[in-house]
Amino acid sequence: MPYGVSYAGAEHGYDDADAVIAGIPYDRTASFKAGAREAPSHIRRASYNFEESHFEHGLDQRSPRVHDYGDCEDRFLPEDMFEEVGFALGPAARDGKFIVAIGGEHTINIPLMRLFKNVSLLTIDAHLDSRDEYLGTPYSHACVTRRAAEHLGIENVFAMGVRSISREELDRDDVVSHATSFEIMDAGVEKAVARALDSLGNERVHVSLDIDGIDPAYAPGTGTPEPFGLTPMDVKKIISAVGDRLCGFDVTEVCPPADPSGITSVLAARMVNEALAVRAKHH
Ligand SMILES: [Mn+2]
Repeated sequence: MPYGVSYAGAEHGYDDADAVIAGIPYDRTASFKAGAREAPSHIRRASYNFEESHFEHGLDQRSPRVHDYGDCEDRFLPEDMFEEVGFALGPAARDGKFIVAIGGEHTINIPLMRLFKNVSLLTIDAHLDSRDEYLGTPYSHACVTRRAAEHLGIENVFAMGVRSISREELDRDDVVSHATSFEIMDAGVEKAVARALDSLGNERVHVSLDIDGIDPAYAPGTGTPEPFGLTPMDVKKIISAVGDRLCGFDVTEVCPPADPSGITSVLAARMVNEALAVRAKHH
């Protein structure tokens, strides 16, 4: 496919692919700054920025055989977006392929998790996102870990890099397990991710990267930036630590209108490459 249309190196048909990428250009519940619907095309373009060899993994960009589905249709209602995600990635989930979703806002993780019964969810996010509902909808990006906890069991959900939690999320018996960015800075990311992986019940782990989990100095182009975040290297170490348990990855909340230099899309593409490389390394 021509430059910029499909993800770099994603030149396989569905049948012989190990991994399937889909863009989900959805930002209808954005609470602060919309624009994440533009992210899939920006992140695909940014994917051409990188060397094809990932020397530190001893791998080539083409080592995992990747199919790019393209983008889901941009729908207005969350329920319609859920259906689109089912069309795009349901077959890949059933066929046991590695799934990569490029948002869109974090809400896209809700239908992704519904494609599975027995996975764990590890989010990297400035926000705990564990409200029962927000601004009148249970399908807000502020409710992602709560919906996952209902579907997967709360013992299968863990959030890392959190530094923004509402009182209502902490004043309850079923607080979603998390490691704050402050804990990660003090104790080191290796310790924190080991605690996360110990606590997650299901063996297979889907990593959901809300780009605002990373400090806004590195990832300024996002809808709800929050200081005191993780470094890109912290996130690289987290993905690497998940290792052979990694079964899927999504990156969300990149907001191109808030990212004039394009650096946030570049970072998001690099993290997709990292997830693909870790997957390829273990399969
Ligand atoms: Mn967030």
